[in-house]
Amino acid sequence: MSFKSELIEKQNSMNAIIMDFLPKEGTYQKSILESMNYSVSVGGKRIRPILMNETYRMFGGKDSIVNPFLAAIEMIHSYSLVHDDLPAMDNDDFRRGQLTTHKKYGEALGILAGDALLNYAFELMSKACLENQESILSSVKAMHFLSEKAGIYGMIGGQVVDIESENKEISLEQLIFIHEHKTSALLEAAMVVGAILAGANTEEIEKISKIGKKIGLAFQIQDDILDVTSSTKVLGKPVNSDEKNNKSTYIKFLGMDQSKEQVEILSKEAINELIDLNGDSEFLIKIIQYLINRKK
Ligand code: GRG
Repeated sequence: MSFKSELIEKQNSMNAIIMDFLPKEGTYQKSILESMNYSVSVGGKRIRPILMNETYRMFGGKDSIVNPFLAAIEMIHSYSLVHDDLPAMDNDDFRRGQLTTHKKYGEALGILAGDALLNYAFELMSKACLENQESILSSVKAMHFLSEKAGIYGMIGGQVVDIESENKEISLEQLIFIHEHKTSALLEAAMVVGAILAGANTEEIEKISKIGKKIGLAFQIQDDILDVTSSTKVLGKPVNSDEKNNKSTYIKFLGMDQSKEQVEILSKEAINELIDLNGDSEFLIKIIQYLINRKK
């Protein structure tokens, strides 16, 4: 099977799991369910759940205890995008070629849909902990790791520094802090949660964490590269739009060639370290290659 078909198959299977876990019961609060569903279901590469599931399988995970965590990480990712698009942050009207949640449902529901997705992710994970008494310790450890990487010591921390450094001179060190927290943290968490749930040992978890960080950083540098090289217009709005120009990027610091070189170095290191772990990392390696060669 070609990589593309394999990827689509895996994306479809992640979509089915995510849809299955989205809340469906409601009475007067139906609009929040609808806006949550909209935020999650309009497109998205599903990279984080795929990375989690592949890492889980690589360490011998076989059953479905990972499923609520797969849905939860995509809900956390979706909430971050919904909030990032709000007028108080990036003020974007479109994402993935569709109206952003606040443009479709209004600002109040945009805020609430993001809140609800974040909260629901933790409802799902804590329910999974309660329901799987045999694996309760690893499930709680996984939930703890993910909450740390989504919070002030992870994605939210990175987003705050990013916002506060707009239109300011920052150092390369600060830029790396932003990237490692805003983007890498959740990608790293995806892999580490997969490893923890599958019962990987401390040394293996440590190695996966390092690999996840590298993949995350390479992913963000590639995102910066695409912002510059992409001239695509999404519904009339250039992708490398003006508001992106007041942000520091790797390209501004290192230039295009060196940035591309960094992506190559980081991903090669991540691939070699994965091979050293001696599990079935074939698809994970293909995913890394896809991420660094992606065009959007
Ligand atoms: C609001 C707490 C909070 C955080 C926002 C994710 C984020 C942090 C901001 C979005 C802006 C951005 C470009 C972040 C870098 C990470 C990134 C490239 C996100 C997009 O991830 P993909 O490519 O998105 O996996 P899809 O659409 O495929 O799901």
